[in-house]
Amino acid sequence: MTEVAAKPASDSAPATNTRFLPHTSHWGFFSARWQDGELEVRPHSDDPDPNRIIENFPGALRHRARIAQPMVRRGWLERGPGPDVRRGRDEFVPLSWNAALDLLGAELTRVRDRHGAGSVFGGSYGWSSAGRFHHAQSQVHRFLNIAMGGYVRSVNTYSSGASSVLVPHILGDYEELVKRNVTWEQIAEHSEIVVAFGGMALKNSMVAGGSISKHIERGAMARAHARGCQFVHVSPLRADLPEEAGAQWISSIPGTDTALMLALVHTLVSEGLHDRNFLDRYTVGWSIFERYVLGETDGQPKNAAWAAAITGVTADTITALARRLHGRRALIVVSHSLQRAEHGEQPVWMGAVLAAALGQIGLPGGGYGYALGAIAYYGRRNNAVPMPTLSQGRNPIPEFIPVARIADMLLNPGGSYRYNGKTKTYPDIRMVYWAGGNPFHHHQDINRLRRAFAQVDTVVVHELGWTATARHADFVLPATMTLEREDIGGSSNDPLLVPMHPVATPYGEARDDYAIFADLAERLGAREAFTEGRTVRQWLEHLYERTRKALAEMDLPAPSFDAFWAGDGLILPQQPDDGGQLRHFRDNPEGQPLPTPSGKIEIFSETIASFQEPDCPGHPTWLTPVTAPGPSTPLILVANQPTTRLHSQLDFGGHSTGAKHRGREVARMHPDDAVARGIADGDIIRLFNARGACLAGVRITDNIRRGVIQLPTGAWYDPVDPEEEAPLCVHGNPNVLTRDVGTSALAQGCTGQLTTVEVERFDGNLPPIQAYDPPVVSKAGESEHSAK
Ligand code: PGD
Repeated sequence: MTEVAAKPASDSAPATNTRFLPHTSHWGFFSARWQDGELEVRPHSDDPDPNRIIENFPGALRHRARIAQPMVRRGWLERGPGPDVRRGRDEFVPLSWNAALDLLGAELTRVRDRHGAGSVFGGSYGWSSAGRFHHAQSQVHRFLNIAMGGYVRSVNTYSSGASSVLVPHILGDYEELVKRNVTWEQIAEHSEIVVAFGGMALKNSMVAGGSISKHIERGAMARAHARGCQFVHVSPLRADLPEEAGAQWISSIPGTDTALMLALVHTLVSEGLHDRNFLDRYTVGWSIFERYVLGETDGQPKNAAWAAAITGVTADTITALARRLHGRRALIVVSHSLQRAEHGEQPVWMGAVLAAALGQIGLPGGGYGYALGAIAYYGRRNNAVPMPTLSQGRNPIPEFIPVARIADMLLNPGGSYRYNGKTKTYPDIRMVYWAGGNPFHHHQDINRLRRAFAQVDTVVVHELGWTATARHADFVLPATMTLEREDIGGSSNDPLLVPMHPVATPYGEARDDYAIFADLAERLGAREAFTEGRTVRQWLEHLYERTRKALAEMDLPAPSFDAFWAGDGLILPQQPDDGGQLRHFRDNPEGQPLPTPSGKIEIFSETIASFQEPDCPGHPTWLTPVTAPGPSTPLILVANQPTTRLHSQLDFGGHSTGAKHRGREVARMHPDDAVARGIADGDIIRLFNARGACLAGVRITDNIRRGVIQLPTGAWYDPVDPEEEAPLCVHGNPNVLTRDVGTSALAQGCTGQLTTVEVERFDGNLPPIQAYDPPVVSKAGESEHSAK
């Protein structure tokens, strides 16, 4: 990769270090320096396949989308806390830090004293930035625990909301399954056939929460392919597996993988190719499931002809694949994306059953690699020493929501819902506090989310840029970008621990989340408890000590903090590639049972069956999709992860904006669908359904299945007329179109990946993109609270 240089957008950009200093990000380790007033970023010299997302940094650092000073929404200043539909439509008033923090401190005190800490939603979901100390979610949780007496939290993630609830019932520990299982090393060496349902897209596996020093996935697939391993790629999008895998592409209808896997098992059973010994010894519930597959319980055999009509894959292709899987070291991969949809639990469960029917679970390079390729730290070895980690304190508030139920919670205080076998009640939330996330990017049905955010008394957001979430807040507190502060970077599946040096001074009056919380804690009488009397540098030394001590105890080189800080990164020891719980279980099923109710792989789960949820029965089942194409919305929209940025982060950076078309996000559609609508490559199109509409540029390609359109997430929501109930997003945020429902009553996970839409060419006057322009700001002096 070439080095990137970009002129800072403002004269105030500092030209400090002229020597490359180490830093890291979710998209990889890099070094940065200033040269002739320009910031240069350079990836790790040992990284075989760097992620170009780091190229967003230079242009983003001093971009006008950054927030320069604390702001309070005019309506909140004038009328005080309370529900307000003007959130997201209002002007802002700049305040001094002291004035803003005094106001916010008083509001936090009011909410705590009048309504209790259980009225504060501090779930604050989001990826924020790499760095073990400045991790915004850890900071906000620590602050709310220590200074407010707790908060209503969120559980699970938008990434894996369905699988993380399902897996403990059927396979055991979720973290073990995804982080200590089949590795890329094993694939390169042992796998003979890999079937990737939903693919293993490099754009996803090139990102890791925390840091990553080497991107190895492309090379591992190329090595496996060169050795003779066959890759089979089941997805509506060809780009979901890299060319290096040399894969057979089976283009299937989105959301139908469970039916395809059922038919594979049906073929195996009908032809006597399933591994009865494995099923008898290591699983429970096969006989119940087998009756379902053969159609003995519902009269419908789940054979290849049945699946062909559902999946759009020919029956011959299905039976041929089942036969190829038999007798080979076979690995079944199911991507996170398949479970980010209605009934998302089913393909995850069915993938495990298919791997079990093949008798491959627990073998090197074989079995079930759930979510392999979804993120860079899956399929790797774990570190053998603990990472520096900031304590979040104790949260005494028991209430929580599954993370993607936020709008439901705000719209239905006291309402009930089902989750993991229990009936739960939504709390009554008065204050929402967010740092390091962008719900107006990540949540489904943004127009509904706007109504939900209008319900509460006060919304507080720490942000580095004017995201739609910041625009929907009452208090907007400008946070530093990672490049502007020092930290320690690393993740528990990457051996490189990185001293992260600051390479720029803070933008405007931006402050570290830690500094903001320390000053707020002071106003709540908890400064000492929050800071423990430490400066940032002292915290870094303190957190590093845990890792250093563990290294010393293993008789390994354990440099002092000063030596670590002066270096380019410390290589940590890693655990052996031992296959984790599934290998141990295979080797010794009685001595090392799985942590499931039966100690075995649960093909039928008594526990889940006892919940009696129609949308998640006791074994994997084909459930007719609720959201299916129809006359008014005939196309299936795949709203997947973007390639040129992480989620919505630094959408205003050069690498991200460079990939847009006439300033809009780019959708992809099949030539036949385009011709039928009079759409040509490079047109601007309008995507719409009953929930909303957005504009996008369009590329026409046969690398996508007919009847499917793809638009990635992450373009900042940009409503042309914010006063409207469901305004047109002129920039291309697909979450104005997605449906805000849970995967099922079991997990209530995010279903943002798939929805249905119609599309037309947009011939009107093209509205300008305003997503990156700061909102209207009242002039100083117009408010009694204005900055002095
Ligand atoms: P990001 O854009 O990463 O998205 O949702 P998430 O909210 O994590 O948001 C992080 C925000 O933190 C950014 O706005 C960034 O500027 C800010 N930030 C970065 N560093 C700091 C810092 O140090 N301090 C503060 N205060 N702020 C900081 C991601 C979520 O989206 C996820 S994980 C998934 S998997 C989902 N995927 C889909 C999907 O597949 N399809 C749809 N339709 N929707 C999805 N949404 C989900």
